[in-house]
Amino acid sequence: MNFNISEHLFEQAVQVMPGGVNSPVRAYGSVGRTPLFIDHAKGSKIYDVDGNEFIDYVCSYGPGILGHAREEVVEAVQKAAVDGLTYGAPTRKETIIAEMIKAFMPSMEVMRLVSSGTEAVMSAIRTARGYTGRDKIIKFKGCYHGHSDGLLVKAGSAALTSSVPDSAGVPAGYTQTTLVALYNNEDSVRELFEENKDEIAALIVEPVAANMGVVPPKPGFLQFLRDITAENGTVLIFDEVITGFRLALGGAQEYYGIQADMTTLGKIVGGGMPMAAYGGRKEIMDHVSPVGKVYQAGTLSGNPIATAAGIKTLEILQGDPAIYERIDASAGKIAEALKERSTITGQAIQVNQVGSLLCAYFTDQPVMDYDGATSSDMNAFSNYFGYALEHGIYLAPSQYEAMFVSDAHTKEDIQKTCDVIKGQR
Ligand code: HOZ
Repeated sequence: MNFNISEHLFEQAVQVMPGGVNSPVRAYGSVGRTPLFIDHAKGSKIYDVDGNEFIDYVCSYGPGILGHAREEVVEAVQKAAVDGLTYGAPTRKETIIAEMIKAFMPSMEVMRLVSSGTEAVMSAIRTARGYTGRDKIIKFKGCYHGHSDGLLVKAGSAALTSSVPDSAGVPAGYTQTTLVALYNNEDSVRELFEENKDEIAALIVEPVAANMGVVPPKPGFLQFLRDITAENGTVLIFDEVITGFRLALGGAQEYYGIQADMTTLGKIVGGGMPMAAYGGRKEIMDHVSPVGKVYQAGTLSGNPIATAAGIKTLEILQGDPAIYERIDASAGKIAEALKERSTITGQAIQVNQVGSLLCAYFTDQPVMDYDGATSSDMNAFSNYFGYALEHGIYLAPSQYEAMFVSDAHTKEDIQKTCDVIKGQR
């Protein structure tokens, strides 16, 4: 496999973009390579500019649950584009998708459409503060909620890979109200509530932590969060940017049977176009302008092309609920292959899988939190990543991103992937 054209394009890109990329994880820094430049993608496959074909498990970090360029979604986008790309005015499609989201996730009684997960989370936190009249929030170490100032504290995703969870450029005052608890550790949450009685506006959590690899909640952990936030008048925010429509149509809330007060969505909701949403109980969302005094706005919010792609994607998911059984089963096969790789090679590998999300950690201890995730051997990950790439398997270039399985992954794709993982190809 050669990557000559990608390397050439990267040399050009670094002249005009920091690190040659528009999002740090794409830079391949943590795996000691330069990024592949993508030419096109279709179904389960992604093709780079050198003509190499890969089975794609990045799926654009989550949106691609149906695979790339699914015909019906592309058609919906093309049809919408003919009618104009953006109006900055309400459309029927915004209400249609909001009603669909509400039907799947009843806790989102009222919502706003925005353009990115970062924007959704930033706005949800502001709304929770406006609603409660409190300033402090709790987040979890290793959970990533986008790159707004107050949330870049002990964050996951690329902030973790580059070892700068606290970003430069964020004034200290911006994060003073952000309290950090330990994922899957009830005592750490209890302590923060005790020390900050009646001061905590919101607790935000990824119900499945998917930005420090994939870390499932321990049994009872989410219910504990539900209970302690209710007892303290704190808004429970589930960041379902990754888990929404991925674990089930109703996201982690349906999967685990727990309702949040507010929810943030991104990725799948836009069907591959830039769209996200935040929402929750009406009494909370009634604080958002123009009904209430919490300001939030956006020229491209509810964009007609994005809503068209989102509606079509949700319709397909709704029309074929067995999708979830299929993608979960495919992920299960890959998880088994990773365990077999560990047996075959003698290398310590822990595999975490929740539905169609999975992650391999190169450590001999089960991974249930940030410390566990960061104990993974980075050299081992880097070698595994390079090996997979050279054998046609496209993984995220970071230990801390999930592997996403889509409905476009065929039996043959999964078999090939398992064979490569087990070293049988
Ligand atoms: N936002 C994603 C978090 N898993 C990763 C993609 C990116 O940062 O570019």
